[in-house]
Amino acid sequence: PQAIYLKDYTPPAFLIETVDLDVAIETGHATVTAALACHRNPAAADPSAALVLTGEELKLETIRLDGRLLGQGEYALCDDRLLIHAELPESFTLTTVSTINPDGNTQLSGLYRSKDGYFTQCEAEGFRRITWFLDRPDVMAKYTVTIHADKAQFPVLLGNGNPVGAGDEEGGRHWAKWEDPFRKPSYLFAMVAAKLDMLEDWFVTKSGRKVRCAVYVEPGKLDQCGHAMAALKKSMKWDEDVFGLEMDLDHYMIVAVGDFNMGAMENKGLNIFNTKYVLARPDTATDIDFQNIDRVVAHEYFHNWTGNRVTCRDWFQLSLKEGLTVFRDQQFGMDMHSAGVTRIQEVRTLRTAQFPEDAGPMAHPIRPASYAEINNFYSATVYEKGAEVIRMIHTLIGKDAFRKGMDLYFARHDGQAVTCEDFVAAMQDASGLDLTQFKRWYNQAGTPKLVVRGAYDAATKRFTLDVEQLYPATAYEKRLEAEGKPVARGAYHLPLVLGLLDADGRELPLRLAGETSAAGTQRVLSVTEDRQSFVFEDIAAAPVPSLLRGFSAPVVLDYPYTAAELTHLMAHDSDAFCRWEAGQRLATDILTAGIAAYQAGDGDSLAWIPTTYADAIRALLGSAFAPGGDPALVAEALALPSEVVLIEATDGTVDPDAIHAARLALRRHLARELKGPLAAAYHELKVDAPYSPEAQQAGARALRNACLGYLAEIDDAESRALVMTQFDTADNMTDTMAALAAIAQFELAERDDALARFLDKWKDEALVVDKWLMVQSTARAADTGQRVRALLQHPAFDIKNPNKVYALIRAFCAANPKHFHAADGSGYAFAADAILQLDAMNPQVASRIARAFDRWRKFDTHRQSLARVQLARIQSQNGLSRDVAEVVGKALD
Ligand code: DPP
Ligand code: ZN
Repeated sequence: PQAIYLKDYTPPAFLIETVDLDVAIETGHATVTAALACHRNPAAADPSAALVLTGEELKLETIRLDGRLLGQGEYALCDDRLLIHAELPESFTLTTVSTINPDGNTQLSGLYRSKDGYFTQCEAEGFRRITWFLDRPDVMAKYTVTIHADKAQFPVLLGNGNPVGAGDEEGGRHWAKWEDPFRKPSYLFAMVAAKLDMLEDWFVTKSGRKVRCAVYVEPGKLDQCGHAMAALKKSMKWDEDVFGLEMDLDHYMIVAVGDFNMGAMENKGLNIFNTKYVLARPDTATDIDFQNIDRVVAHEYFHNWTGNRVTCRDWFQLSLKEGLTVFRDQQFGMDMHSAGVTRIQEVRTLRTAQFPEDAGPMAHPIRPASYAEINNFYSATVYEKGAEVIRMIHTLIGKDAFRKGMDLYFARHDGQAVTCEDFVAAMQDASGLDLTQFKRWYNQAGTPKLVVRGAYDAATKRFTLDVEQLYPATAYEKRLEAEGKPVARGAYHLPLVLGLLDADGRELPLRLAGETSAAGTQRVLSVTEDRQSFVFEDIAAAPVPSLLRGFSAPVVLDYPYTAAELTHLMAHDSDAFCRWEAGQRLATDILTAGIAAYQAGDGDSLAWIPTTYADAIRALLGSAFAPGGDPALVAEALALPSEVVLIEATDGTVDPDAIHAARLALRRHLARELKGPLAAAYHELKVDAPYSPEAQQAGARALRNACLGYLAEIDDAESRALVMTQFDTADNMTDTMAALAAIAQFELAERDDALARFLDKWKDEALVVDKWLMVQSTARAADTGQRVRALLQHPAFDIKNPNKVYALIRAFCAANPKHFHAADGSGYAFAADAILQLDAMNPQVASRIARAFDRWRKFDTHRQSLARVQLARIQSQNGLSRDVAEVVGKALD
């Protein structure tokens, strides 16, 4: 597919002042009349450029210029473009009438049917599937929309902004008109015509504006909306308190829909959400689901300022709004839940999804210089690494300067469509810190490696840290180089936050060479050079450095810690992330030895597990019950690095079977060695209070279920009984799923019975059925591959529903490496079949599955040849979407 380049950006030739839409939903089609008040853009490069509108799967009925019907020869249709040949005055109104087919819209982009209604998704380029338009974010207009539909079938008609009129029409139909007072890009347009129930509440802003908050859901689900509503009101308050940002509309609506490609969408005043991020009840949703709802509701709400009031000039700038808004929802999460746990979970996400992306064929910087299909760039890099980049600015300039920078950004750019440079400039001007070098984070791909070495000199009482950055070119730079568009590379500017611990675990006062006195026990070092040294004075004895606190930069840290040093950090570091990280590092070192042992045929001897390891984990478990202990953090620490993280951490060829075997052996070893303390903790942590998803209870459940997971590994009558008892008696979905996940690992009659009972109970709750699918697609049981293939035919599965595809197919491909990378190639063939079938219906979803092949070159030559066959098979398909063609093309490059 053809790539487009950031450097080719030019301002639009025309601007649109107002958009008047009329959408009549009929049986089998919809008629869209769009009146666009246009004028020439004085900033256009070519003052005589033609007007070219874009449209996709639209049937053009008529076109008028200031009311005059245009005839043949006055316009031309060419692929997805509508060219106006007629002579154009400086300003004019262009009115098109088009017919669209929402019922046949399986891509779920534009206006589409889902069960009881019609919904829209316009980001990034869905508006052109509704009407002819200048469908680009730097064209900002004021919108009105009038919706007409059958009243009995679609009683609720919603648009952005404020309701300004409604009434009945002939034939049992009705209409409603909505007007959005704010200028916005087309990707923020939304409308809904559906049968929905509504939960209503009010929020009074700090300046006294009364905002009506409404959550709309499928009939019968009102008892699952309370948490989302509470999250919305908390978000509104938080953004006022932390950033001084107030809600600007009288209506804020969230509509939940079961068929949705992404998580949620921040359309102005009319968010549309995947049901997964709205619906929750203690018996249907887990603690993690509740937490995710908080985060996604907050994320979309925060977009109202970072995204909607100030938007992106072009799609290359996507991280301008996404990185910043993810950072904001992360900060919200840290304030609402445990800060340490939240940060650890984010780092895990980054390592699971973003590091592999940055090391694979789809590598790109947070602001790519080129892409073929923008939907492929709603990526972990743009979102998660984008948030890390914002976090680094926050760390480098400090919280207060960051707030000033945000204020300046809004003062300068409210109502505009801007670039990442504009954001960084506001931060630089507010803080006085030169961020020129820092901007390399926007242009360079890849995860830098930070090689740090420490040297202690007893004679001078100095501790020296030598820091080196490595940032070899990625697939991204190599491709641009080959295309004759090379990008410059250089050292990054990054914050290295650290402390030094003495032998008793105390934090040492820190004085850098050249300073007159020590300042605190934690410092933010500014790393800017390829090689740099930092010297600490007055250090009485060799310290243990606590590096990259809070994961202060998205890098791979290379420091030669000994096992004893890691155990010391696990026990004493004041930074929750570093304590967790030390444990992960220790486990990774042990597992690396284990993987080698399994490859050498000696894994089962367990000689690679140090005798002291179980004691360290015993101490860790005990720390949850000590004064000040945090069970949620201990639960995170008990989780061994996942197989996906271990694959990424492997230098050289990956052996997924050895990784799986070593990790499982280590889990079983810990379970046997710590059976007593695990069982005691399990009983101690039982929550007796009525269910609440708040952090303290959730933390106790998380640790208790981590203990259950270990105990289940013992796989004797006693542990099976424990798991079955929890499954049968749990009064909340968190505990039910923990038990079911343990049961699903084993090929036992109990497993099939438990799965059948679960489905029978929950078959009418789509989101719970998704859990049922996913617990099977991610199981390690030997028959998983066959079962997943059989589930494709199960009535509970529906390939047209993205959530079902993600639960069964994507989870299998992305989160079950042992089976996806099966040596017989069955996992690859399964994925390719699914991708081809999906691509004909929904390219965005197909493309997400295709990303499972990203890391195929990391495996042995036998697996590589199997993967290559499937990639080639996909690539040779006629009519392949641009989405999948880009992913597969880059994988094969
Ligand atoms: N802009 C959306 C979001 O990130 C993407 N669907 O919230
Ligand atoms: Zn977003």
